Amino acid sequence: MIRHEAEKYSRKKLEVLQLQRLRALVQRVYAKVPFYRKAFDRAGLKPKHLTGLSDLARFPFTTKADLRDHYPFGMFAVPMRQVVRGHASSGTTGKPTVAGYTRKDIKTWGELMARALVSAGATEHSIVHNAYGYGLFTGGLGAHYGAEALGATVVPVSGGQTQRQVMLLQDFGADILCCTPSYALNLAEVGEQMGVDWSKLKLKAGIFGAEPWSERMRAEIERRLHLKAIDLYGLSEIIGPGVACECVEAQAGLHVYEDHFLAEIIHPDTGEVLAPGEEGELVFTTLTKEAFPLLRYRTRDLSRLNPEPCACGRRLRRMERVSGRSDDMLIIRGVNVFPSQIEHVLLKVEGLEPHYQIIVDRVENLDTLEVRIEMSDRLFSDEMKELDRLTRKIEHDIKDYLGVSAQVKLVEPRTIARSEGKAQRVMDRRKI
Ligand code: DLL
Repeated sequence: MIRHEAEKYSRKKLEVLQLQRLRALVQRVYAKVPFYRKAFDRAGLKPKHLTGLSDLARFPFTTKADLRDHYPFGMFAVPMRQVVRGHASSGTTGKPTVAGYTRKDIKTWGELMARALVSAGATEHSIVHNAYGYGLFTGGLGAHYGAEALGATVVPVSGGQTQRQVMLLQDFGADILCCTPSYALNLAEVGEQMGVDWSKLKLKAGIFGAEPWSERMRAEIERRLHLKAIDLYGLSEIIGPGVACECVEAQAGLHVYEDHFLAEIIHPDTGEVLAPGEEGELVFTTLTKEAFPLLRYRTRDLSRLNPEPCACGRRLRRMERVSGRSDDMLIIRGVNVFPSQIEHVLLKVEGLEPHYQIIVDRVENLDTLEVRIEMSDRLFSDEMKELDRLTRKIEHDIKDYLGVSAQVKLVEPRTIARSEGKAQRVMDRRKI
């Protein structure tokens, strides 16, 4: 099933619509968002210089740093009374990245997530078990509004209490599961330990995203949970989940909802626009968003665009599964974490040396985070009890600041290898 006509538009028809929306967007941001007015002026550009889609490449990028500089609401293009919702995700340092939505934006988002659910095989008869976290994170409410827009029955369980989730999946008979791919494996395992035969459940498809995963994980999730595992992509800055999604027919790349988001692939170092099929950084321009429009937003996600037609009948281009990042952001148990945030916490604690290591691993489908920090000579001579207290405090501060728990280990002075160039502080040992 295909939910919206635009998913089948010819390239020509789609581009006419994109250009019309893009011209309106450029005018709107120039008039309403001082950041864009200044950026255009600096580049010697006016909205009228955008006459064709290819002119977009002349316009400036927007980065996460730009959003940080205008924290919290400085990038909004409407007065606050029109903003009905705010979400947030991790910034590179202390402050989160904030996204705002008008009533119309919320409706658009719900429609796009309904599209994604339909492309995974959901219908208005579906029961959607939504285990994405509800809150500032866009996963929970994004999938929730999508399921409601579709007319399905949504079960808003959010994250956690895994045994109870397994019970609800059995009792309510959900056919669609929404959660991160690593949580899907966690559910599978807990269910198996409870003696559940997953093949007896009604689950048909799972719509998984918010963190990197692989074909190997897809095969394992499908085998253990007896469902089709569909890749769903999005980011808070652009709208949340529902920027692109795979179709159940082909499961070969994620159709980008190009009538709302214009996608480019650029070279992460030079910023040059790359040809379809080449790998680089994804850049999105929001064509319809009202509260928080973004022009050429650099996602830092690496992928490539595939213009080939798809077996499902959708003509929207497909982005390949995200293969990595062009910055150092980690996603740990679904939470976006920048090493700079951990450093920020450590630097506030007296008696620590600026030598640390961050070790990420995956044990029984759960991400683990370990932070090793060198003590100063003075601290090293302290009593065990005192060191224990300090360890707990740092663990608490990290959890408080980042929202993810870490195991902290204070190590002896001069035991962390010194770098001979760029410090190698992060070790990601996960095999996904
Ligand atoms: O993770 C939105 C989302 C929620 C997407 C639920 C899908 C499902 P943020 O918290 O802003 O938003 O994190 C966005 O997560 O830039 C990618 O690096 C990563 N990411 C999201 N989806 C995928 C995916 C949500 N399918 C960041 N594969 C993005 C790989 C993904 N990485």
